[in-house]
Amino acid sequence: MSRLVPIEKVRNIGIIAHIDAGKTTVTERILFYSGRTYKIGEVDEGTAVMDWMAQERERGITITAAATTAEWEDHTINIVDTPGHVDFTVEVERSLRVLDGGVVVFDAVAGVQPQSETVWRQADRYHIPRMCFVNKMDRVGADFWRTVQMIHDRLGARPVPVQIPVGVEDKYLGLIDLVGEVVWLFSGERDDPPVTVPLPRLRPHDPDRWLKEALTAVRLAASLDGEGEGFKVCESALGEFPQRRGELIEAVAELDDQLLISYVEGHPISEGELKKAVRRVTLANVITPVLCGSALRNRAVRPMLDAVVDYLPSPVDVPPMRGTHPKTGEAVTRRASDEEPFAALCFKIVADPYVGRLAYFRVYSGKVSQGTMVYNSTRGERERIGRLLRMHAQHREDIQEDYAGSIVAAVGLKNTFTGDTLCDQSHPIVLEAIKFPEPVISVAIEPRTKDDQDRMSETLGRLSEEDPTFRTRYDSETGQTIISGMGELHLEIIVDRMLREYRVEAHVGKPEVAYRETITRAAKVEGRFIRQTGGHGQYGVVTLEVAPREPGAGSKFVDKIVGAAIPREYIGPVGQGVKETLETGVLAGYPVVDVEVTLLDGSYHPVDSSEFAFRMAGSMATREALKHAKPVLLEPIMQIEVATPEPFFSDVLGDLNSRRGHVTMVDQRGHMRMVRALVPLAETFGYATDLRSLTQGRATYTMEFDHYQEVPPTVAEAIRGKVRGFVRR
Ligand SMILES: Nc1nc2c(ncn2[C@@H]2O[C@H](COP(=O)(O)OP(=O)(O)OP(=O)(O)O)[C@@H](O)[C@H]2O)c(=O)[nH]1
Ligand SMILES: [Mg+2]
Repeated sequence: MSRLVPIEKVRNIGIIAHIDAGKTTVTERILFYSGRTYKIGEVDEGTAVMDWMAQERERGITITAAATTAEWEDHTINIVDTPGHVDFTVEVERSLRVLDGGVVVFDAVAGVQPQSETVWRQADRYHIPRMCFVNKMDRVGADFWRTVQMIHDRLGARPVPVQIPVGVEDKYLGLIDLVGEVVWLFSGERDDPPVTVPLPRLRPHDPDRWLKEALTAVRLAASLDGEGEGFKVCESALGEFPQRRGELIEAVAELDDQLLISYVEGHPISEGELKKAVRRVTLANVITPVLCGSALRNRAVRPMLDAVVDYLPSPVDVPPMRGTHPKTGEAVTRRASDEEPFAALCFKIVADPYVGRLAYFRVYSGKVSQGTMVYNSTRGERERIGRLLRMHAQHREDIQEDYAGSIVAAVGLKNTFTGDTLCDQSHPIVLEAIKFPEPVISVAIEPRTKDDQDRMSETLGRLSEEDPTFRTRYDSETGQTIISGMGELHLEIIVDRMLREYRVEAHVGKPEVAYRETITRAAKVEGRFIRQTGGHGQYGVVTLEVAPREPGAGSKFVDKIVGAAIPREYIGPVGQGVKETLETGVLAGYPVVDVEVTLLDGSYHPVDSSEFAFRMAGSMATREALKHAKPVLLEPIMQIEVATPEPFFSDVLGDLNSRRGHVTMVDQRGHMRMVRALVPLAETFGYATDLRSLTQGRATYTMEFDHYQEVPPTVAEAIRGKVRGFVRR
C-alpha cells in the first residue's frame, strides 16, 4: 500500500483562540462544506460534532481538543479544534506541539482578547505559521480594521489582510479576495453556493472606469438592484479595493525579494505570483494573513479553506524534526518523508469506553502499520500497535497503515504516555517532550461510600493519565485525597466525569490555593543520622548547602563530593532524601521550588553506614538548611480582565483593589470599560458570582495564571496558622 495523498497536499492545523470566538462553529462549517458531515452541527443547540462530550454540549464550550480530517481541493486537512478556556490550556499546548499551522479566530467585536494573546504566544514558542480569521462580522459593533490594528498592537504581529469584508453587521455580505481579485457574496443559507465574481484588471490610470466595470460585473452576477442596499455595500468595498490590494503587495514585497523585483520593475503582479509570495512570507512566519467571515451565518468558510491550502505549511514545509539518540545523546534529525525511519510523538492518551486506551500520535517520518511492533524510546520498551485509527471527533475509522505527516491514534500501547517518542528500534530517536504548566488550585475529595472508595483511586489515575495538568495525591496527615488542576472549572469537570463516566460519587471540599515554598538566601548545615542500638548501628553524615535559584528554574541536586568522603553508592540515597524533603516544605508543608541543594562533604562508617542512613541524613540536613535559608511562601497570581459597562466601572475597580489586586491597565473598547489586574488566586474564589451581583450580570471577565509571587508576611502568617490548625485536628 502507499499513500493516497502526497505529503505536500497534507495540512495539519489547529484552530486556536479565546473562549467563544467561534472555533467550534468554524470547524463544524469546515466539516459540512468539505462533505464530511451532511448536517451542520451547532454549539448553541448542543449538536456540534466536535464538542462531543456531555459536559461540552451542556455548557456550549470546548473542553478537550478534538481531531478530524477534511478533504478540500485534493488536499487532506487534519484539523484540531481546541478549547479557549484557560483551565484547559494543556489541550492547546499539546496540539500546537504536533501541528504545522494554526488558524487564530477572533471575535470582530471584542478583537484581541486575553486568551488569544496566550495562545498566540504558545504558537510563537513552537514557531507555528498561522493566519487570522476575524469571525462574527455579522455582530453589532463588529470592526474588521480595529481587530487588525489590535492584532498588530497587542500581539506585536504583522497582520496583512488578504481579504477585505463586504459590509458589516446585518449587512455583512462576504469579502473581496485581494490576491485572486474575486468578490465572494453569500446568501447565508447553508446550502447556497456563494456567488463569485472575478474582477476586471485594475486600471491605475483610469480608476473610475475600473470601478464602473467592476460594479456592473458584481451587479449582474449577483442580480443586485442598482439602487438597493446590497449594491451600495458592494460599491463601498470595491471603492476600497485598489488601495488595499496595493497595501498588501507593498507589505509582502518589503519582505520577499522575488515579489520586490516585480514590484520595483512595475510589472502587473499576477495572482499566482502574489499567492506564492504570500505563502513564502507566511511560512517564514514574518507576516500573518488576515481573513474575515461569519461562521454562524455560513459566510466565508470556503475561501478560508482555500487559504489554508494556499498559505499554511505542509509537513515538508516545516524544518525537519530534531531529536537526540537515546544512547549517545547525539543530535538526530528526521525529514518528513515516508522513506525515513519511523518516528512519532504521542501527544494524548484517552480512555475510550469502547476501544480502551487510545494513544494519539503525530507521525514525523516513515510509516506505521497495524499489528506491528514499535519502540518507545522514551521508556526503552517495545510495544505492539493493535488497531490503527483515524479519528473524527469521537468516531473512529480503522486504517491499515499511515505515513509521515499524519495524525493517528493506536489501540494496544500499554506503556506509552503523553510526550513519549515512538520509533523504529534500529534507528532510535527521542523527540523533545511537551512541557506542561503546574496546577495552581486543589481540593480535597472524599468518596461517598466504601464502594466508591475502591474505584476512586483507579479512576483518578486514569484521568490524570489523560491530562498532565491534573494531579492527584494522598495526604497521609489528613487522610484525604487531594486533586489539583488549573482552575475551578477544570476540577469541576473532573469530578463530573468521575461521576458520569466511572460512576464514582465523591464529596468535594472547598478549593484551596496550591501554595509553594522557596528560600531567599543560602544556608549550609550538617545532617547526622547516627543510631547506636544493640547490634547493627546506623551511620550517615552529610554537609549540604541550599541556595535559591531563579523563579521557575526548578530544583536541582548537585554532588560536589571530592575524594571518598562518602562512598559513591550512598550519593543516590542522599539525593533521594533531599528530593523527598523538598516535597513538603518547612513553613506550611507545601512543595519547595527553585532551590539548588549541593552535597559538599560527609563521613561514613565501614560497618554501620547504609543507604537508609544516608537518605535520612540527606533529608534531615535539607530540612534544617531550609529553616536557616529564610523560607517564604509563594502564591499563584492571576491576571484578570474585566469588561464592564461604564456605570459599574468604579465599583469593579474598588472590588479588585479589595482583593489585593494590582490594576495594570484600563481601557475603553466600544461601550465597555476594560480593566486588567493581577490578583492573588486566593482572593478570586467566587469572583464570578460577586462580579455578577456588582454589575447586574452585565460585566464579563476572564482569568488566567500569570506567575508565582511571595505572599505578604501578614497573609503568610494566617495561612501557616490555618495549616497548623488543620494538621493538629
Ligand atoms: N453572531 C455570531 N455568533 C457566532 C459566530 N460564530 C460563533 N458564534 C457564536 O459564538 C458562540 C461561541 O461559539 P463556539 O464555536 O462555541 O466558540 P469556541 O471558540 O469554540 O468556544 P470554546 O471552545 O468554548 O473556546 C456560540 O454561541 C456561537 O453560536 C458568528 O460568526 N457570528
Ligand atoms: Mg469550541
